[in-house]
Amino acid sequence: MRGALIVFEGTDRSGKSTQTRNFTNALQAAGIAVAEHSPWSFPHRTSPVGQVINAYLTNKTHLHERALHLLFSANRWEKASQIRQALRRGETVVLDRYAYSGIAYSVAKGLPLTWCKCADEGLPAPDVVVFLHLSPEAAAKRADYGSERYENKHMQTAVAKVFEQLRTEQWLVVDADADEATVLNRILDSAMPTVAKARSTPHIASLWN
Ligand code: NYM
Ligand code: MG
Repeated sequence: MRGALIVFEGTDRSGKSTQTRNFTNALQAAGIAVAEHSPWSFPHRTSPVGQVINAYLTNKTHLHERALHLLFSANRWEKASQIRQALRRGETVVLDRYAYSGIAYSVAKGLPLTWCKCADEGLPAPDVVVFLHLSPEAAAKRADYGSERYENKHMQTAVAKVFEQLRTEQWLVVDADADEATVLNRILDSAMPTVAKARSTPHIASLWN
């Protein structure tokens, strides 16, 4: 019986870090096995690749846009086997951003969609994508907004558009402007059945199927 792969996506300051943490705690409280140190975040900033990404995001270095895209993808590949292993052990893995962010931010900067998708082809596919929807205006009012690259209205609006393009009927779209508990309950209502369903579906699918 495998665990479920649950990915949270959204623009900056949409509450992904808070909600992935609350969600992980709620799963554990319900007796569901969760991978150690969950939620796992991308970019994972402490690996060698992640350190280069972090230097870029904090304006300490410049990178070619295609090189940056491949580094974000490499940063996920570094973790791919750990994700599969945890799922096979029956642990649910909660991710704060994944390949959808990789595509959304790169396409928003003008890179071709098909080229962007290639780098992540073959990564473990999520059982559900939880999309926290927040308007750029509401995001701009949240704490610390604007401290990193991309945290401006122009970029966030462009990123939101690409997310909309990537969205399928399997995504759970949640209004992230609601209060913290309401957002969590909405996610739990839909994600609990996903965890149950993963248990009876041994196969772990791959992107982009
Ligand atoms: N980001 C994140 C990308 O541009 N591509 C990716 O593949 C991923 C995973 O990194 N503004 C961007 C989105 C964010 C920034 O992420 C840092 P976070 O979740 O804000 O720490
Ligand atoms: Mg951010």
